[in-house]
Amino acid sequence: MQFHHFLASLIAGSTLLVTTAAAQNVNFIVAYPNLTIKKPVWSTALPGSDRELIVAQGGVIYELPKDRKAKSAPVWLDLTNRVVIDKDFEEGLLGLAFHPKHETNGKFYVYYSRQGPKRAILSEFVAKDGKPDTSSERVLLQIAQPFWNHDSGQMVFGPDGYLYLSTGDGGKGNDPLMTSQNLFSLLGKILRIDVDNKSGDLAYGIPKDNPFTGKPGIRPEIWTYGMRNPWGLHFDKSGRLWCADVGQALWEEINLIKKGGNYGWSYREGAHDFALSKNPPLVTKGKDAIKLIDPVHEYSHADGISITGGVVYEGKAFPALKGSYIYGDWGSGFMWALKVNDAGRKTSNIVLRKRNAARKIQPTAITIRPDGELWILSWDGKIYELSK
Ligand SMILES: [Ca+2]
Ligand SMILES: [Ca+2]
Repeated sequence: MQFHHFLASLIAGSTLLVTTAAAQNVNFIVAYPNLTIKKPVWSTALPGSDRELIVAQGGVIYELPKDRKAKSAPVWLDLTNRVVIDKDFEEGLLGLAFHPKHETNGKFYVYYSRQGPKRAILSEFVAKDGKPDTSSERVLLQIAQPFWNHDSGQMVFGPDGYLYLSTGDGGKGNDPLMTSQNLFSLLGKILRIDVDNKSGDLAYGIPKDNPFTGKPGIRPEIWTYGMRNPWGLHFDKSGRLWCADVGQALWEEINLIKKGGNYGWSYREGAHDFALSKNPPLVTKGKDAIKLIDPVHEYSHADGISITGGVVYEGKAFPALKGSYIYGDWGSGFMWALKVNDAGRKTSNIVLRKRNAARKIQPTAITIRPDGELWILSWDGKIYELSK
């Protein structure tokens, strides 16, 4: 047993070395030297076309030019008359996802902030021949927002055809309303809904196999809970759901999501008890302790302040990175490649880019291009890519 353990760590160690050596040749370069898009937060391909869209937090979705020398990007959808930002930092247009059958039904989904009362809105729109119809809005869900931060709003369709939407704990600091562990609140969760059906009075359906469907006193939309401010939700090609969760003052974390799981906030920050937790320790200690799932990886605030989750790289240009989860930190500009095994345990985590020095990257999103390579969107409005 010991011997096998020793062998396993030797193998893991050598993998780490090989990968590190290979990955040191990765550089991050500006892909569009003349183009600046204010606060880009997401990019995605327009299904059924070779076109790509970039979401700007202020409320505009741009089409990414083909010309790498372009000085501006055409507007694809302008939602600035709907998106209302109180404090210009974490609110805004935060999510965009295309219906899995977009090519036939034209549907897509956005998540954005409004005020009076402060809330987050999940809406459906329809595009015809790749052109969005601004009058087609159907509001699916409105979530009251107690504070101006931690709105999350990451959206992806799963291989099951359902929409997964992450919400933050609502904001301020220390989870003051204790929303994340409250199963009657939609804050601090990953939700899973069926946009093609309607359950009761809801504008969407509740999948029958959601973990809390039919349980009194629990919102049936909930897929997981105990999230703080997820930033980066991604299904890899094996169907695993990754969720990076931004920490408060000490730890940033990456989770592999399991149905019905409790990811800890605000009992835990990363894989540590949260010192300012207002919750009684008896909930998390002793024989009736509730089961909290720790992240597969965390890093401390020595290396950053706000994680930007990414994607599992399956491109061709960087074979050493294949199968690695590429992510970064918004504050420090560090970029890493994380590998986990089939059991979901970390096998390596290598630095792709060190802390910001001369050129400052503040990653807001790491996205997959139609050719399988990556974009790294930066808060300063620049779009980066990997280079050898
Ligand atoms: Ca909020
Ligand atoms: Ca956690």
